[in-house]
Amino acid sequence: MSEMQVAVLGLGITGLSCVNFLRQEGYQVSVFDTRETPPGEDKLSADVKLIKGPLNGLLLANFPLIIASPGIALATPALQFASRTGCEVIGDIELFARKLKTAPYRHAKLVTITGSNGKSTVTSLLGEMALEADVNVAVGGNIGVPALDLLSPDVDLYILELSSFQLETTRSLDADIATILNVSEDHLDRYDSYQHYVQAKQLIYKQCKKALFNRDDLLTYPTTEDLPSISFGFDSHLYGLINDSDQHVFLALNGKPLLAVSALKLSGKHNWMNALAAFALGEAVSLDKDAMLRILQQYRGLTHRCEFVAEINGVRWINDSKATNIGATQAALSGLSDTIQGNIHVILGGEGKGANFSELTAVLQEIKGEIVCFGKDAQQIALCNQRAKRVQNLDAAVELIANSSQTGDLVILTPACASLDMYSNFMARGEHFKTLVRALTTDIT
Ligand code: UMA
Ligand code: ADP
Repeated sequence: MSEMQVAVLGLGITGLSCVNFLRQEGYQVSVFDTRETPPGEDKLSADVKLIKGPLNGLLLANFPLIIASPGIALATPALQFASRTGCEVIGDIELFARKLKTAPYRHAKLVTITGSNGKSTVTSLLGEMALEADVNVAVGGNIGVPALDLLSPDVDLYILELSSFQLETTRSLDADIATILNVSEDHLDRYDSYQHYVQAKQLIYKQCKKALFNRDDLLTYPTTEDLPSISFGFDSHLYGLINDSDQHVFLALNGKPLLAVSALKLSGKHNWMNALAAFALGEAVSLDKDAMLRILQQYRGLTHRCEFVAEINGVRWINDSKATNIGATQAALSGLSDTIQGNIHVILGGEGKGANFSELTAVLQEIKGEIVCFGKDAQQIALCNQRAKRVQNLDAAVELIANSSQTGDLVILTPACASLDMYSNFMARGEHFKTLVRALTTDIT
């Protein structure tokens, strides 16, 4: 087989972006997908070979280069076999990294962002800051637009959100600054241990000139030796927080105030950290400080992340459907607790991805309102709190809480689980929740 033959595994949006890129580069591409009807099939050019069904190691071993989509585990036996026979296995981000080192792309700066939670918020916030600062910016990666689709000679700054899956198949990035925002258990259905997940996250620091880490989270500290680093955290050092004499909290740099947290549109203390992280990353790539501060005061956050839905009879309803792991739910519940007068009611549940829910026990103990669980792992979650109630679905959860909440209360859907047991994705779950909540307004009038 010729050197120019490449196998692309997976025909989702990543696979399609790889096919388009590789064909432009002159490679002959064959695509493999385990599904009967892969999502990108109708967009695939007729002259590209598509092999559907279980991956065959012997067939794959014919290809000197294999590009694996992030949804395909490297531990897949056929892929392991091909790798052992000498095939090079990389991902779309590695293709991007190699291309970025060549003309006419190499002038551009690069910021890479990973973490268990807050990646999309920090990535999009930094993207808005760059736009406000009149920089030709391209934002993508795990947040949604495949990295290869961003490549353009006009781009001066790339901001990439990277998942642990993407980092596992990447080694040549040379980011101007890289960050791990925080680390908590996630994707334990894909990793054989938490340690392996943490190791995958650390790969981001092996491919950058400078690290930004979270002072309050040891697992984000760079283990790469001699890497210059800066940090953010809840104390007053470097990028941090300070109080004035009236106990107002400010985002600060080296103990000097940047902005009162009350000026942020984002809610929850975890978003103070996201704001500091975005500001620190922006300074590292020389974005205009005033432009960044303007955006911090305007940015309302992405949908499905602690998103305000409605206030009905004095009860505030919040959609945090993107809380697909325990860390995100803990952050939402502890971050919002100081902001309300009444009780918090919480809706949890879905596909737990192998997580250990006992870690929710402490934060659920503080909840004085209803704790309602639904979905595949409802029973397991309900074991964390004796007041927890199990219901069939989200409709029943909303109805139960609508009947028991009072003025001043807050209701939040923050599932700590993926949605795939009942929905196509977390967006569909969040939209369903919003529809149910808005229907409550109609019921009242
Ligand atoms: N799949 C198969 N057979 C195949 C190939 C894929 O069953 O042969 C399944 C995978 O197991 C997965 C789904 O198809 O369930 C999608 O996998 P994919 O690799 O084709 O995914 P893409 O559509 O290319 O989207 C990927 C990221 N998806 C994953 O990592 C699973 C998207 O992140 C990302 O936005 C996109 O590339 C662009 O970079 C999504 C995600 O859920 C939002 N990411 C995880 C997360 O944030 O927790 C890591
Ligand atoms: P990611 O892209 O890493 O999944 P998002 O910005 O989409 O992160 O937010 C996902 C979930 O994590 C949301 O429920 C959000 O409320 C929560 N979250 C956001 N930032 C943080 C943070 N810094 N620490 C913990 N949880 C967070």
